[in-house]
Amino acid sequence: TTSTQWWQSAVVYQIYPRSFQDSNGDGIGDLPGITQRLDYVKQLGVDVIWLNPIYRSPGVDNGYDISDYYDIDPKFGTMADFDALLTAAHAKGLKLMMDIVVNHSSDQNAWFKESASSRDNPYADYYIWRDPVDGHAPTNWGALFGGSAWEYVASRQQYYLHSFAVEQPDLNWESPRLRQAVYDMMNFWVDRGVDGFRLDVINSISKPTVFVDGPVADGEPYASIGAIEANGPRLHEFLQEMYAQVFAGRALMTVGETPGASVADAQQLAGRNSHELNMVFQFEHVSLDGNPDPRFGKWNDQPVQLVTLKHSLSKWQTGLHDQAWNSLYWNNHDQPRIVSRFGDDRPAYRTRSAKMLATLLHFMQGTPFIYQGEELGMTNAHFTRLDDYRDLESLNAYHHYVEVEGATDSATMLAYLAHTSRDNARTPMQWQDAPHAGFTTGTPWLAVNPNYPRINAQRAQTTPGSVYHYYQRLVALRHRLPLIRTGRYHLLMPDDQSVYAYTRRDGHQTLLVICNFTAETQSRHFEQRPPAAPLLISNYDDDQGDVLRAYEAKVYLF
Ligand code: TEU
Ligand code: CA
Repeated sequence: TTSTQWWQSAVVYQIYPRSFQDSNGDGIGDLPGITQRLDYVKQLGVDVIWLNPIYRSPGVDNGYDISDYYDIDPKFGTMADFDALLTAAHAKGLKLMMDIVVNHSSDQNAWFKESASSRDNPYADYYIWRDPVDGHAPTNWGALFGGSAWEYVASRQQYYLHSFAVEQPDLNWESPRLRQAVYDMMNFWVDRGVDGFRLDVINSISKPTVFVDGPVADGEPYASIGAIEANGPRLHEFLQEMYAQVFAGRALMTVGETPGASVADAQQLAGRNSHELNMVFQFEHVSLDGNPDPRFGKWNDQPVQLVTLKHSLSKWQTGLHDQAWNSLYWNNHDQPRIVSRFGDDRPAYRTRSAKMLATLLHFMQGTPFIYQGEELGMTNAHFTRLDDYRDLESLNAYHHYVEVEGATDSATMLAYLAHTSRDNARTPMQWQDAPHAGFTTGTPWLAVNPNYPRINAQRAQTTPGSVYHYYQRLVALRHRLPLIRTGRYHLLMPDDQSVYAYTRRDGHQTLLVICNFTAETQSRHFEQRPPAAPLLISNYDDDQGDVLRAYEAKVYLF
C-alpha cells in the first residue's frame, strides 16, 4: 500500500546528539539542545530525524555500548526530555528514527553481568561463550577495534565474543529468548511513538554455524572478524522474525547498517517483498579509497578514483531498481567529511564542490541521508596531534600500527587519521560565529573546527546561494518531482576520469545530471540534451553549455 512507501520520498537528517547542541554547559550535546534546534532542522525541509544512540551507556564507543536499552543516558537527559523531543518533533511534522544496537551490548548491561556470573543463570546464553581451546582463545578472530575478539572471564572459565571493543560483548541471536527480549524492547520504543529504526551492524547478528580460524593478512596477528560474521546463515530468518514481531502492519522506516553487504544481499535485505528491512546502508562507495596495503584497511590519505566511484554507485542504482531500495549517503558519524574526502575543501572550491557532491547524490534513486553539518559544507577537522582525537577506533589504530606493530611512523599515521578518522565527523555542529561556534557555553568534549567563523548555520542561512540554501532546494525538488524517486538510472561516459554524468528516465521525462569532479574546466557535449532544455538546478549562476567549470554541477529536465 502507498502508506508504507512514505519513506521512498522522504529525506532524513542524521543528528549525532553528543555533538549537536549542548543545553547545560557540560560540553556534551543533549536532548533539550536538539529540541531547541528543531526549527532549524524543519527549515531544511527534511522529513525524518535519525538520532545516534541515546540509551544509558558507559560511552566506551560513544553510546554504541548500551547498558540499559530502556533508559536515556543522563549525559543526554531524561526520559521526560526524550518524550518532550518526540512530541515537539511530531508537532513540527518531523518523524524520529532511533538507532538500535542489538549485535552487542555494553559489558555493563545487567544482562551481561548476570550472564558472566555463571553458566546456569537465566541470561547464561544471551551472549556468545566458548571454552578455551588448548588453553587459549577459541579462534584467531580479531576485533574491529583491535586485539583478539575473545575475552576470558574467570567466573565462567570461558571466553566471550566481542566484534568491537572488549566492553561490547556480542549478543547470542541463536537464543530464542534473547531474540524475544530484543523484539520486546523494540516494541517498547515503537509504543512510545518512535517512527523507525537504524539497525547497527545488523548483518552480523547471525554468526557462523561452526567457529573456525579465519585467514590472516600478512603481518597481522588476527583474522578480521568483519568478513567472517557478515551475512551469516540465519540472517534473513532473524530479520523476517523481527519484521513479524515489530515492523508488520506499521509504517515504520527501517534501515539496516550492513557493512560487507553486496547488491545481491541487499536485493533480499531491502527487497520489496522480503518482509525484512526498507533499505540498507552499504559501504562499497566509502571503501574505495582504502589503503593498498591490506594491513591498514581504511587508514589511508589518498583520494578516490572517480571511475571506480561511478561504477560502484551505478551498480547499486541499477542493481536495486524496481526490486529493492537504496539509502543515499556521503557522510555519517563514522565517515570523514565528504567535501574533504571526495570534494575539495580549499576555500576557493569548498562550497562549489560541496554542492556538486550533493547534486550527484540527491538525484539518484533512494532515500537521502543528510548528516549534521553536511548542509553547511563542514570540513574535516585537520587535527595534527594524537591528543586532539577522542575516538577509540582512531586511538587504538594509532597504538596498534605505530607502537605495537611498528608498521608505520607517527607522521604517516597522523596523516591517515586526519584523512580518515571518525572524529572528523564528530566535531561539534557549527551554529554561529561565537565561542565554540555556539555549540556549548562550556568546554566541548571534542574541539570545534577552527573554521567555524566562516562555516556556520547562522551565516549560511543569511547568505544567498549558500550550501545550506542549495540543500533546501534539493530536498524540495525530491518532494516535488516523482521522477527523482521513480526514474531508471543510466550512467553516461562510464570511463571518463573527470566528469560524472547520468540520466534518470520514466518514459515521459528525463533528468540529465552532469558533475565535474575536478578544479579544471572541462568540455563535454551531451547529445541527449535538447538545446532548449531548461536548467533545473546548478551550482553556478549561468549555463555555458558544453563548458564545465571547476566542480560545476547542473541538472536538466526535459
Ligand atoms: O559501525 C559498524 C562498522 O562497520 C564500523 O566498523 C564502522 O564502519 C567503522 O567504524 C568505520 O571504519 C557501527 C556504528 O556506526 C559505529 O559507530 C560503532 O562504533 C560500531 O557499529 C559498533 O557499534
Ligand atoms: Ca549537555
